[in-house]
Amino acid sequence: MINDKDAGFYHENGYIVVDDVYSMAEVEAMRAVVEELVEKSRKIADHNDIYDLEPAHSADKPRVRRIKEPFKVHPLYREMVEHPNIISIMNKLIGVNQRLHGGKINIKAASFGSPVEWHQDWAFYPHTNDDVLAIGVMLDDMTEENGPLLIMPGSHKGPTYDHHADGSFAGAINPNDCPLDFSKAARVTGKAGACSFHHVRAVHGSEQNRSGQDRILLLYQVAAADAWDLQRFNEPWEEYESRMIAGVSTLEPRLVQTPIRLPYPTAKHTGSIYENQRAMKSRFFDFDNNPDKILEDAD
Ligand SMILES: O=C(O)CCC(=O)C(=O)O
Repeated sequence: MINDKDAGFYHENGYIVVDDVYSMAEVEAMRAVVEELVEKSRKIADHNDIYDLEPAHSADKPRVRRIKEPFKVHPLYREMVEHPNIISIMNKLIGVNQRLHGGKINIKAASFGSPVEWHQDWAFYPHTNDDVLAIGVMLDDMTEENGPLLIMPGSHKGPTYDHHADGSFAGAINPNDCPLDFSKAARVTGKAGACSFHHVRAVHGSEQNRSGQDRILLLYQVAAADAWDLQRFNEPWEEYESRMIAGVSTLEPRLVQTPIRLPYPTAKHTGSIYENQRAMKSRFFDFDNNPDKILEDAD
């Protein structure tokens, strides 16, 4: 689905967008499962292993911010990461041996979906080499208005920034203590069915969704099989192997020198990036956490 020039763009800029990776029928099937899961969230009042909730979630108005590890929650999401189009793109970007690291669905609902502060995924899960990336499957059109993913081009070749606040990991970069000019960010947009691929060291974030359109983004994190997770060396072997999605596994990690900062001491607020980032005193993106007020203002 991509050629050498596209792969060159990815290696130069740290991201790429590919249209029509999934058919509309596949997108609709994936979206239908999200709807079922949101419906089931009426029964829960607090974050758990599957759900991360928006601050104003209730049984009457279910507001889910994230579904965690969706490939463990529904078999369709595991099937879809092994889609031949995905594997063929990944072959060009990180090689033919691929292991799923993790995933999530960030729902970012119309009118209030939460922002995500600037960060590098590498600060959360460094590996022995950085042939690791995140795939963003657009389950809705991702537009200029509905809180698209913002990526700093070329930042994957730079340092790993401090993601700590008050001495603990906080999952975000202090925008007042970072030399990057965030006005230069690329706005990643595309039609439902398109996918973005961003390098694990690329600095990225996104605004609150104040538009009238949902922005559901299914994210898969995938590593070259010889990139070993520095924090998961003691994971049960069967579990580690069960996440191979293409090619063959190896017992010989490839070691490449990269700038690493470990995410310790662990975050004060745990469970998701949204929770981790609550510890940040300086935030870049405005955040109104009263959805009813935003919805009223929009009326
Ligand atoms: O959903 C988004 O816009 C940002 C996703 C992201 O970077 C994350 O969840 O780590």
